[in-house]
Amino acid sequence: MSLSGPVIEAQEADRMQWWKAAKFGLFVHWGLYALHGKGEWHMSGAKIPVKEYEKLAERFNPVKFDAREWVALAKAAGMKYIVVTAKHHDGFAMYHSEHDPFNIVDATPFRRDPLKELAEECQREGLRMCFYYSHVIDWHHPHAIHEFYNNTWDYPLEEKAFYAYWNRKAKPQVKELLTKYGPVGLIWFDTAGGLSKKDSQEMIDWVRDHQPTCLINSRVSHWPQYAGDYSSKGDNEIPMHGEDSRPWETPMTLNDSWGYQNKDQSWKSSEALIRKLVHVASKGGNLLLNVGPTAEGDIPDESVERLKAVGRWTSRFGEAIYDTTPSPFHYEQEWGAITVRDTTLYLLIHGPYWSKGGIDLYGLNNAIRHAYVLQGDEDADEARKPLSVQQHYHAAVGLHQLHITLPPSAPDDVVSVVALELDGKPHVDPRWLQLPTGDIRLDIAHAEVKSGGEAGNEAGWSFTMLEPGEFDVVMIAFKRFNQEWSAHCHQEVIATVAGQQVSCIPAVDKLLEDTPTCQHPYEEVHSVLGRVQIRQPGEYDIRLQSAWVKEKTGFFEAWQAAPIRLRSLQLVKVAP
Ligand code: FHN
Repeated sequence: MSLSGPVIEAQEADRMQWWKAAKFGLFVHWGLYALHGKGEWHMSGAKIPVKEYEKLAERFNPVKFDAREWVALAKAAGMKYIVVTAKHHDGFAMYHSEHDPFNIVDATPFRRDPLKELAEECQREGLRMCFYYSHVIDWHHPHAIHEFYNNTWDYPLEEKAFYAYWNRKAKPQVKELLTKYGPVGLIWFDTAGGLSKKDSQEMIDWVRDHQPTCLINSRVSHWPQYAGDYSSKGDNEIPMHGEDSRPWETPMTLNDSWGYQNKDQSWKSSEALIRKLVHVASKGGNLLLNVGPTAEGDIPDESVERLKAVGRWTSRFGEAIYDTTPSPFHYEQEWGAITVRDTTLYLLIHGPYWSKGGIDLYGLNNAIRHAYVLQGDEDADEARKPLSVQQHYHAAVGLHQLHITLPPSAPDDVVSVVALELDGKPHVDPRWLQLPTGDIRLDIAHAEVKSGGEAGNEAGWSFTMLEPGEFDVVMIAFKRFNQEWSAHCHQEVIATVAGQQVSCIPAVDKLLEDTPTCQHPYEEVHSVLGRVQIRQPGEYDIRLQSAWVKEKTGFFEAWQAAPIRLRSLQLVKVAP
């Protein structure tokens, strides 16, 4: 019997359900490379010969590894799935593989199968066990071929025969993972550069044949039509709202490394991590947060502390994260983020904004039945006590405005939550509205893009101005940290609004290294293009012409994202 379109769609929706509700998972990069403490790319970076690298296995004895501790930590953080490196680019299997003796049971004094122990513990504790598998890069196997990253120091490229690797190692090992470890939540493939459409499809079919409900991430392939069940964003990349039409996930490091790096002490704070989780959920994504255990098998203290701190927050306010859908607003609110469950809107308010006594939200067309603060403690006296809300209709521009008065103290210093129970599903004004701060934020993901002339393509939006005045026109871009701005940015950018034109070669007027959506390896660059006056309330068009405005092409290997990516154009109100 052949399955028709709607039947296939229903099956896809079904297998995605747990993952969409989960929102938060643990990524684990663990392997022989932990012995060097220089990250999982060290073999390639130092061109370590296979014979020498193999010797690491004789010393790998992670006696402190305890599956119960790892799973308990993930659970305490509020994570619902664990993705562990079954085989990374070094080709070493962290489980008992019959297809290659270069594995943790046969090649190390440890002789245990940690993935089996983790899978069993996950089953007991109700988490989904998932495996990372580097299906194209394999520096240990003489015949693995990637587009760029091959072991050519041991094996000349011209002597490689890809299918000897693909058929005798990659596919058989993936089958082992799918047949010997119980139900597998997903296989997280990585770095598919050079894999053909046919081989991409073959790997997808292979997974489906062995476990039809197992999810597959987009990095299984470079070809959009063979890109699995959901989109893996670039490493540490949080997209713009609505940028991806597919379900997506951001893989994120706790410091700047995946595998254990003893010198990397560039830890994100617990507060920053909570805000990132909130912003990812608000845009409809999942956050996959990484730890890099040591060669002894324990998770570094700095990681444990952070995951526990995030867990203290999720255990109180998880109602606003798990099983929610994205904010119905296509722009970010300056005070925080929004998630939705059915007819409830959750406003996740960053600590400093609480102290202002109240917050405003424009463009929510529903009536509010009940507004209350989530105390994060069911016994609290104030639980679900109604908040005072004022709703006002601005007739001149046809806009609903909402003001919520907040109690003096916030339940949480980092992010507190106000729940708004609405009279129905959220119904939001679709226009780009001036925010209560007076600013206007226009995301490039939602612009109408036209191919342009010499200055580049043109991005256009229409927005609604409520309170006119003087505005700085600011361009926001994400730049990779190791890129010189001036090397990429030597062309004029032109913005046109309300009959005025501003133009310049954008400079780095402000550089932010850590915001709720921007972190290493990206930096957020603000460039002031000029100043404009808008004298009347009403509807306006704005256009941005720049070589960086790209036609929407869709797919590229996200971890190698462009050195500079345009994010938004903002009108920032100048204080009178
Ligand atoms: O090369 C890998 C890297 O080591 C790490 O596993 C990350 C995780 O997303 N993926 C690749 C680079 O994007």
